[in-house]
Amino acid sequence: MTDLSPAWRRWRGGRVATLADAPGTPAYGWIPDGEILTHGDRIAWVGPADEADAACAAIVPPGQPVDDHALEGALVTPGLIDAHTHLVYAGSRAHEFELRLQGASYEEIARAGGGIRSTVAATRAASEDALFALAAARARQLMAEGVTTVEVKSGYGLSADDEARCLRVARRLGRELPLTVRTTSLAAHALPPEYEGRADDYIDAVCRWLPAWHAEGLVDAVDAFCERIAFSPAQTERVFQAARALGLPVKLHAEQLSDSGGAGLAARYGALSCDHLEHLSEDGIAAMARAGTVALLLPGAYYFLRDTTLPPVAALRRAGVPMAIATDHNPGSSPTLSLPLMLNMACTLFRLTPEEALAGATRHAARALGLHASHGQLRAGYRADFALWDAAHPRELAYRFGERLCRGVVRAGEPVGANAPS
Ligand code: DI6
Ligand code: FE
Repeated sequence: MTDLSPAWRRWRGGRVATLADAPGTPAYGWIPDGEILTHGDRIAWVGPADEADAACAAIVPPGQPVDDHALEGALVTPGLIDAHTHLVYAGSRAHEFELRLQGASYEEIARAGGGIRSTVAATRAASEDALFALAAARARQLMAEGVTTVEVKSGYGLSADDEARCLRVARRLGRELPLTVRTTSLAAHALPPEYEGRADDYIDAVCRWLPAWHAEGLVDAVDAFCERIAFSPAQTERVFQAARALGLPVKLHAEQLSDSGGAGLAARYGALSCDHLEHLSEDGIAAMARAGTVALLLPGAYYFLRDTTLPPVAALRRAGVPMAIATDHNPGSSPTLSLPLMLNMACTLFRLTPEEALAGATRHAARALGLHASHGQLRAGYRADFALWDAAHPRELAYRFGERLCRGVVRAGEPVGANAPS
């Protein structure tokens, strides 16, 4: 007979950075010689190795087998959480990179019908299986660099059917890969060509389509691109009202290229996060602080678009707004699949500390997805998602760049990846 009770496992000999926000936790939640006890997909205990025997004796019921796993001195952190990606699309925009190097701006290319619209055309032309294969390959790259949870946005379909296809592909990633996937509808990403000159009609359509996507179980959150090249605050607000009517949380691409007041609006709707924020105002910061909205910073897009306006990191820090870091993987403004590289850029470009950067890709990233009570920290009761690194101390994850330090991940208590411990 198969034993269906979850396995107990002791993960021994790690240098553990819990990133826990429990009172009294040292920087990084650092436990230089640590051990983790897991029960199925949950963490049962984390602590110093010399307290582990007593903890296991107290927690594991007598007679239950406990498997030993050697971590062999690996640095152990919570599995990384990439809380902002556009993973589902077809086509490449490398030619736009060349155009930009000849002097064209991102906005000029978008206004000339390139940009997001060119990816929409390629995405509509691809089969659902082809979109899945492309997205799965991208997800595997993220996972090879320590990611165990990813947010995936739609936004390159821009019709009822094409958006649904992209969201189905995102859901399938979560079923077929050892990865937790949260889906976000970003139908209000750009105006599709068939609605040229009729942005309000398109927003009406998005509000009509949303209930059907939601009824099919495709949507965990709703996002919009509030920007002068995309949608106005008034149009964004209508999308938020449609989301609220369905009980769905919202988030927003806000103040990336200009200050349109999107962050304040999103905060009024209790947004999980406001993302980009290079042009965020003092009022926007105050509104986010009041609402508990996460500032999701995207250094890859800042770097790749050669932006020169920095997000107001010092003011966000002073206001106590949690800061998260993500790849913003997309073909136009951030074609990266390395979240550790974003940690480095968050420090070098945005002046976060290495600890803030790592918290931004774990604990605060979990908050940006509404998963702060279960993901992003190594502590009892949380998901047994952790990443194993060839590094002596967690500060090295932001310090070393362009090097693949990840040995593998443990996801929901199960080792994943070529170099994962057996
Ligand atoms: N902001 C971004 O950085 C991406 N979308 C958005 O609203 C860029 C999308 C693209 O250029 O394809
Ligand atoms: Fe984005």
